[in-house]
Amino acid sequence: MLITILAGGTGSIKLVRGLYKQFKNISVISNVADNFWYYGLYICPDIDTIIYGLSGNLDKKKGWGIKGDTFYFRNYMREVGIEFWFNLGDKDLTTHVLRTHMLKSGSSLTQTTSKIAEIYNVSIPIVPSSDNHFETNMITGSRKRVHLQEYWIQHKASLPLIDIVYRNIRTARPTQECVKLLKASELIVFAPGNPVSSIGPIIGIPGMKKLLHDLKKKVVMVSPFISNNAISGPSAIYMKAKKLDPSLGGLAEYYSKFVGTMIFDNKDQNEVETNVKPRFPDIKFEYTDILMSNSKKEIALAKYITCNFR
Ligand code: FO1
Repeated sequence: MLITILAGGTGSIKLVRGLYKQFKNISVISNVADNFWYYGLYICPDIDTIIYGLSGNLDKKKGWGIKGDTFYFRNYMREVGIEFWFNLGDKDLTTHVLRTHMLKSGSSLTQTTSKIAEIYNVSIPIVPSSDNHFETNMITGSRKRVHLQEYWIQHKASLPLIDIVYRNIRTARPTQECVKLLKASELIVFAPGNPVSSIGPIIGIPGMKKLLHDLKKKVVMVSPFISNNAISGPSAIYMKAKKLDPSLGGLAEYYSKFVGTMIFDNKDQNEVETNVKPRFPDIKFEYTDILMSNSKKEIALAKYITCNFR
């Protein structure tokens, strides 16, 4: 009776947390394409957001990092004149130092992730979608390629965005754990993460599309959009950059080959029934309140999913 959630970071953690509180036999497959090297440290923001989120350590206001963390290291780097645009907190740094040390000593990303989850007493499997490094890159106006984190945080999304690519994904492979979990799961849930930067890089790993297509009947997607607007974050901007229609219909189109059921907000029932459903006769469309604005609502959505689709 296993449920596996495909998740990114800030947009996904609320549903992952709701499912974790409600149903212990779950596993999480994390996006890895926002990982990057920063001053010699390997940073995996989505993996860390899930671990901090499930252990009650996440800074919920920011949606990333550890609550109550201090920033002495970052501040001192800046004070001595070193540019430091990625805000690594002092407690958070221990995760990156340990992970980098383990990777350099020969451990895989899967092994380092298990170790960090163990430190934070997260007992369910948190599995990187791949042990290989590949990354979401933004193609900017001058055809320059910049990492997602540089684009979003260093440049504050100010550069013109032409396209988004997953650099080196063609040679990446899904982890064995990830394939095993997907096959063994009774239900696979696409969290309402950014379709391009969170879920896209998981389903884009060679082999994943075919696998998810074969398992389609047990795959459920929770919409990251309400009333044709992204619930949070830059989903619509990134979809436009990928020449995808940033709407409920565009979302259905994007996921239609790998998803058996799509869950949209109650508010969108008319729009979906009239304009989207007729285009996708093989897909089941369901409606509930998907806005997880507090922990009760995270649990309510998790209950709705586990009660209706298992
Ligand atoms: N997001 C920001 O907007 N600004 C930051 O300075 C920042 C630092 C940071 C440090 C550790 C971490 O795990 C995540 C961090 N994030 C920060 C979030 C992260 O960049 C993105 O939200 C995810 O990569 C997208 O899922």
